[in-house]
Amino acid sequence: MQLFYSPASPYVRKVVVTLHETGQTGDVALLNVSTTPIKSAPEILAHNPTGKIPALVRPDGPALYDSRVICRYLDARAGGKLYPASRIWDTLTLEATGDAIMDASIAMVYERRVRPEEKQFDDWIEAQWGKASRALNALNTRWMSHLNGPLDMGQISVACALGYLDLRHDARSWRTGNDGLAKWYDTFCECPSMQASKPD
Ligand SMILES: N[C@@H](CCC(=O)N[C@@H](CS)C(=O)NCC(=O)O)C(=O)O
Repeated sequence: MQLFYSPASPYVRKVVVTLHETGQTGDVALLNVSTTPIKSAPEILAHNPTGKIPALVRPDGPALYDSRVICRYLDARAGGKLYPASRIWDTLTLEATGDAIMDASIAMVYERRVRPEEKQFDDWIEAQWGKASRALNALNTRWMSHLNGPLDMGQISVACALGYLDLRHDARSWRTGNDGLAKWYDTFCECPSMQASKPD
């Protein structure tokens, strides 16, 4: 299989961590591509009409996107331990919370990088940070017992989102006021799958 990939993408990182956690790194070749909301990489468009990464090309069916679909597919292929039936709705909601932090954080980056300077909208950027910030608070106050439990896709998504905040939004100091979450993340980051997928 082939994965359209970029090392800085937190959505791609979810997939790479999943490959490590399920022992499938040898089954997927990584194809490094550069794609933006206003300039989709043509090689991705052949497989994913949205032009976004990650996209997984399989020999036995159409390409898969987005990260939630790919991670669930890879987990099912390996026996299904990262989406446990006994807590599936919590796991999916936690995954969605991590993804929502990524969505807001990446939108902020695109607003500065992709939109012409005279069209950039500071209030909109702050509103995106409001979404990320409320999600961080929810994680720190309501989700710590799940985060500290057995590994599932919820934790992987949250960890990849926090890694992206460190990479692109360090100045926002997300750890301030989120001590429990910060402590959990520092420990989680030490696992081999997170170390192996660290962006440069
Ligand atoms: N919901 C998607 C989001 C993927 C996404 O936005 N990826 C970014 C890279 S981090 C991208 O491809 N951006 C290009 C674009 O928006 O066209 C997922 O979970 O895979």
